[in-house]
Order: sequence, then structure tokens, then C-alpha cells
Amino acid sequence: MVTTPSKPLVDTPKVSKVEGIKERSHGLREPVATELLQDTTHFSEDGIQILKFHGSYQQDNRDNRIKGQEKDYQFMLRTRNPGGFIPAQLYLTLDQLSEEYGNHTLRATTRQGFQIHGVLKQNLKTVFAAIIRNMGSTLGACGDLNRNVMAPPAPYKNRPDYTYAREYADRIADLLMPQTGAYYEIWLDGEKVITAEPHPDVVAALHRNGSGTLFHDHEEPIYGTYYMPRKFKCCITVPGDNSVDLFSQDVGLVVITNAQGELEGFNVFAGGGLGRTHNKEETFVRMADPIGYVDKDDIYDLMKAIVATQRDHGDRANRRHARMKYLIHDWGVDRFRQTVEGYFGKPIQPLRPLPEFKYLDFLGWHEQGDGKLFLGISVENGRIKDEGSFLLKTALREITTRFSLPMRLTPHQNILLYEIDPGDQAEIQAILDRCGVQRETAIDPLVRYSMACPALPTCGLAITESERALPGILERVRALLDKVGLRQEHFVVRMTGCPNGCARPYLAELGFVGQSPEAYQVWLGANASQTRMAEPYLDNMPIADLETTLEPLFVYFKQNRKRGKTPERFGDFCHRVGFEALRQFAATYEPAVSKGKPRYRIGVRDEVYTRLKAAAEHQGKPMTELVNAAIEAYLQTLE
Ligand code: SRM
Ligand code: SF4
Repeated sequence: MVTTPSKPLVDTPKVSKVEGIKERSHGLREPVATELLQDTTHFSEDGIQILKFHGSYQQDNRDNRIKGQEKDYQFMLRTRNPGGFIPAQLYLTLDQLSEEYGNHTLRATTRQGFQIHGVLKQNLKTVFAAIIRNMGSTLGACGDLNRNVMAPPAPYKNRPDYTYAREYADRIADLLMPQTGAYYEIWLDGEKVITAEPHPDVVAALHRNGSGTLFHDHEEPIYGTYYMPRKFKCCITVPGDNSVDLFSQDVGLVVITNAQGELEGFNVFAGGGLGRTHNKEETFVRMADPIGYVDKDDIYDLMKAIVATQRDHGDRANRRHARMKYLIHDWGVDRFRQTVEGYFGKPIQPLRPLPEFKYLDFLGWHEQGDGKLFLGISVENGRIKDEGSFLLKTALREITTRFSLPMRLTPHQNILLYEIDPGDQAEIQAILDRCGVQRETAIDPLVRYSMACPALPTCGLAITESERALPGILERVRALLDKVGLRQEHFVVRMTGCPNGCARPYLAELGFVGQSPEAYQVWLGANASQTRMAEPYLDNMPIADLETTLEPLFVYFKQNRKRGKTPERFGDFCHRVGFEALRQFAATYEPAVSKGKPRYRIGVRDEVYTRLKAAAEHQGKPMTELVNAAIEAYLQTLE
């Protein structure tokens, strides 16, 4: 049996400094509790690290950095809501908080959470307290512990497998939730607000030790003093549905039911992870491996066993090597499985057969299986905002206020509204139409299936633009596809502002990964169902070279793709022909000289040209596009 470690981990010479910060925090209390009361704009380094476990990151608006002046400090809060569930009351609270204390936007994340950006330190407690009092939580949304547990967002009521996935996402989240009282002590002055008690099986599992999975008599029976070596991510899905990007997770569970639709158990995958660091070969993207199958009654002990394996054997010295994927890589799957079985106390059974996985986004109107409807709304890069005549934030506020609908956030930064009475469908659609929110069929599929991480200006780790650049880049990709005669073509495009992989670009058919200012790595060859990893095709593509880089690839694809009933997709094509062939074709490619329309030249002053160039770079758009838009707008004023 394992009890609290007799020797503090921090005495071991090599552990990283974050391990010491966790130990000194007294169960995630300090120095956050003390520093919160101080009249300052920001926290100390120790405070920043502990605050993460509470679900908040200290950031600064990088657009406002001025040399020699204090940074424009602000905080991002992230919700932890398993399976993306957001009750109407919580949504309206978040909406209001973002208006009053944030930057007037909400951001649906790639792990089915919401983020509010731009909160000042003086308002942190108010914002935390409002979220907690309104059926929300941010505890464990960030930090070295289990993060938001993902599940397919589709709220089907007539598909038991989907119901189990949602239920068990909640239960696994409860099992791996930090038990410290710090959260309520700090943000609610000790008042404990509980929305729902954990399932009795979860409570029992939190007391049943198994073979050393728990620290008895510790405030944190599963995590102990030092929590996990690094973040830990789980998802649960149903056979065939890869809306959760199963293979990118530390642990992925797949619900297995019998012919009557009753739950039998779970297939278990482990060891996925996407974070890497440029020029550090020892960091890499890894797809999860199949581990085996366990019966339903064993799932809690199995999860505890996996957590204990990573908790006790994960690397606590080098944070770049601390995710569970490295442990599995270094040990091999067999040794990992054996160690898990040691904690689990019995053998893990062989994997049950599974059908092929597909990616599903659930956008548009659907029946949910009990006479009611659900509606999937596309949110470009997850950003819920009002801008010009596009009033998504207003629309969602109005719909949620009027109809009190719950929501499920999707792993692709979109929103599903559900429990919709069919009689309300027309009115809801009318609100969306009035607010300029496009139906999924009207959205360019390049946009619909794309994702970008926030990057600049809030993310401290961003090397390049991402969310702000992707719309312009997709316009350029669309123009290029049109030019080479691939008018209807689309594929999965994902972009991040650094190699950490927050928008999972390594599972995209075309992935852009911020490499150096204004330049991206290009990753190709993943498939549309995200079951195969992409590989790096180009290390450093200046964004100005987008067209010259992609045109030969698109032309080669057009000429050589497999045709037939389902024409070959771009990702599959790149994977099949291989990068050598792509590179060879690109090296000898001569763009066809346009015999089409004549192109006109117009002169501009140097100073105008410089400003135009800067604006085009900032927006990630071609200069001609900006010039045409400006001239068009001017000419209209003359009409
Ligand atoms: Fe992430 C760090 C945003 C999903 C891998 N991620 C960050 C931070 C907090 C930057 C920081 O540490 O200072 C970013 C905040 C930016 C901002 O301004 O909001 C950030 N990550 C996001 C979100 C919001 C991106 C999005 O477009 O939605 C996602 C929040 C999910 C959530 O609700 O919990 C988000 N991050 C991911 C994912 C995808 C996933 O989990 O499915 C990954 C890759 C999967 C993985 O973890 O292997 C991911 N984020 C990272 C990493 C690299 C971790 C690693 O193993 O090396 C970091 C950096 C770190 O942890 O040191 C990071
Ligand atoms: Fe920031 Fe990099 Fe994550 Fe983008 S991928 S949000 S730039 S950490």
C-alpha cells in the first residue's frame, strides 16, 4: 500500500521547480490566497503556477507591450465542464461576466470549455465566485492534473452509447477532481457550493485503495502532495465517433455496449499527446496506443491505476519530458500495461473490435431522439463575439434567455443548443438569421472544418498569429484552389501560433504551426477522421509564400488523386504519394502563365505602399485584396 511519500520529492536533487511550488502551496492555497489580497496587478511566479490549478492563467495583452513599461496584465479563466455541458444559467453568467469584466468575447475551446479573457486581478474573485455560484467550475481546467474530460457533444437521447459516454465523462471528471478545499476557501470564503454530488460508485472508488493507487489520510487521495507531473487529458467516446480526437489524449476510453445497448465495459487507449518544442527532437507528437479492455465495474480502478502509474513514474525533473506519452514511449506499451496492471490488481483484457472512426461535427438541425431537436452552430475559431453585422454573441444571449436552452460545446470550438421544442425551431432560426449567423451549409467547408488557437495577443507562448490570421489565410487557400481548378475542394486546416498544438494541427490534412515571426511549419498527410498523424513537410514557410508553396501541391493532387465514387482526399493523397514525390513535383513546377484576364498596374506612393504592406501582413491577406476592397468602398461613396 502506498501512503504519503515519507521523503519530500523536492529533496531529490533533480525535480523541477514546479514540484517545490506545489509542495509549498499547502493543497493549492498559497501563495494565491495571500497575493490575491494584495493591491497588485499580477501574481508572483509561484502564484501564477498555483493559480493555474484553479483554472486561470496570468497573461498580458501583447499588442499593448511597451518597452520599459509594466505589462498590461490580465487573466484568462477557463471552465471545466465535462462533455462540454453548459447550462443556460452558466452561459448567461459567462456572457455577462465577459461584458462586464472581460474583453466582450467568449471563446469555446478545443476541449469543450469556455475561456474568458481580459479579467483584471482586482476582479478575479468576483468572476470566479459568479461562475461557481452559477453552476460552473474552473477547478482543474489548467495545471498538473486531469483536465476537462471530453465526450461526443451530440445530445442523443435514443443512443445509449452516447448517454454512457456523457455519464462516464462526468464520473471520470469527478473521480479525478482535486479534493482540496482551497478552491472554495479562496473564491467563496469557505462556502461550499455543490451542484451535484458525485455518483456513489465514484465516492466508493475514492476510498478503495486497490494496489496502492490512493494516499490514505491525505486531502488529495489520488494526487497526493505533488499532483501529476504534468497536465493529464482524458476523453470518452462511442465506437465510430472521433469527434473527440481520441488519439491525441493521454487516456481515451471507448464505450462498449452489448446487442441490447447495455454497457459492458470500455476499450482503453493511452499515450497520446501533441505538445512539442521546435528544434528539440526529444519532444514529439504521439498517437495513443491501444491498451486493452476492462469491464464497466472496473473502470474507476483502471483510471486510478493509470493515474498512479504516471503520478509515480512520470518524469518530474524535466517538464518537457513529463507527459505520459514519454513514459509510454520510453517503457514501451507492454511494460506500461504491466505496471498499470500492478496497480489495477488484475490483467487488462484484449481490446474489443471497433469499427472505423469518423469525424462528426453535428452542425445544423437534428432530432435528438426524444421528439426534441438540437442545433449545431459553427463558431469560427471558437470566438463568440459581435462584430459589425455579425452578432453571434447577441443571438446566443437572446436564444438562451428566451428559451433557456442548455448547450454542449464541441471539441471543434462549436456550439450545440439542445432540448429545443420543434415549435421553437422557426423562431430560433429567425434570431440567428437576423443576427447574421450563417447556416452550416452556407459556410465554406474550409472554414467549417478549420480550427485556430488564440495565439496573439493573449497567449504568452505564441510565436506567430493564429486565430487572427487564419480567416485571411483560408481566403487565400480558397482563391488558390479556385485558380487551379479545385473549386469545390475542401480539407481540414488547423493552425497554431507555436508547436504546443492547442488546435491539434498535427491531426489536420493541412496544418500550420507557428515557427518564427510571419512563418509557419507546414504539416501534411493526416486524414479527415483524425486517426492518422500528419508529418512536417516544410520547416519554415514565410506566410507571404503561401501561394507558391501550396500551388504545386494542389496541382499535383488534382492531376494524380484517385478518382471514383469517393475521390481521394488531400490528406490521404499526400500520405499515399509521400513527401519525396511532393517535393520533386514542387521543385520542377512551373506555374501556368495566365492567359486569362489582363492585370492592371496602378502606382501608389512609397509611404502608402509601406502601410498597405504592414496592414496586409497583419491581417494575413494579399495586398491586392485590401487595395480592391478600399477602392471599391471609395467608389461606392461616389455613386
Ligand atoms: Fe493549450 C498551453 C490554449 C488545448 C497543448 N494552451 C496553453 C496556454 C494556456 C498558454 C500558456 O501556457 O501560457 C494557451 C492559452 C492561450 C489563450 O490566450 O487563451 C492554451 N489550449 C488552449 C486552448 C484555449 C486552444 C483553443 O484554441 O481552444 C485549448 C483549451 C482547452 C481546454 O478547454 O482545456 C487548448 N492545448 C490544447 C490542446 C488540445 C487538446 O487538449 O485536445 C493541446 C494539445 C494536446 C496535448 O496536450 O498534448 C494543448 N497547451 C498545450 C501545451 C503543450 C503541452 C505539452 O505536452 O507540451 C501548452 C504549453 C504547456 O503546457 O507548457 C499549452
Ligand atoms: Fe498559445 Fe501555442 Fe497554444 Fe497557440 S498553440 S494557444 S500559441 S500555446
